[in-house]
Amino acid sequence: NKDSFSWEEYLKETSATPAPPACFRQARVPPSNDFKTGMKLEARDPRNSTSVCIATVMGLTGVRLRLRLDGSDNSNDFWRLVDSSDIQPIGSCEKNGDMLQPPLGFRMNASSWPMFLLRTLNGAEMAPATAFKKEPPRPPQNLFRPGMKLEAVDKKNPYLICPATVGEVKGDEVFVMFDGWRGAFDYWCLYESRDMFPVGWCSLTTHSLQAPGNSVSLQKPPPPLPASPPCKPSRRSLQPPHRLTPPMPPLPVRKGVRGRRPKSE
Ligand code: MLY
Repeated sequence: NKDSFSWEEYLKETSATPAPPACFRQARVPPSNDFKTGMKLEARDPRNSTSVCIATVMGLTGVRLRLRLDGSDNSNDFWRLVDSSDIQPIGSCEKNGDMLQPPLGFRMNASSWPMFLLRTLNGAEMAPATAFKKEPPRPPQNLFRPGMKLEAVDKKNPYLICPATVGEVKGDEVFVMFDGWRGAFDYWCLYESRDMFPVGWCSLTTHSLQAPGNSVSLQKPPPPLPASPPCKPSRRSLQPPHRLTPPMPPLPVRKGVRGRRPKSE
């Protein structure tokens, strides 16, 4: 039961500690979500980061927006925080002397773009400037350490936020391991990634939080050896948790549809 996941119990069960809020590029007090479904805005095209496109808010989930680029198909929706620097009010692009671009994979002939743009903006409800919140500054350094717990976006299913553990830290990068998924969804990212949140973020922002997968340990790790000096992250700490259930066969890999899969699974 997804709704019954409790960090409090889980942290006890795993004898783990949450990554401190100072680790994250997130507001200490999450912003409000003042957008509404149907509103239009400008968004950086996730598949072509040099272009700014028109997007429509397809839904709200906590402090995130589900966005669809106008003129794109319905299978490339993406999610952005209301304080993401990837989104801005309509008119910002022009103010900066730039031009709005058709999305990558524009479903019409490129020559129909100017007319499409006029039509899509005509009578549209534009998200007010006040709904866009300032992006928090990046923490001055990578403060993550192996073993710290957090909530992280599953990049293969980006509508999902899941309990995760820092597996490794290397320079400015962090290895995010999804609890109970045997490595299938893990990834490296910069410490300043907007896809990582402190424990409790989902609950605070009323975003759903997935339960850990089923290969997770409910067992405590062995106690530390007596009188062991503080040590570097060992190989051991990089291993997945012990499991109560027998190992599962590998997850099916869907070739060629990654990132183009619609909503739920
Ligand atoms: N059933 C889907 C989604 C898995 C989600 C895993 N996350 C929560 C780490 C699949 O197996 O692809």
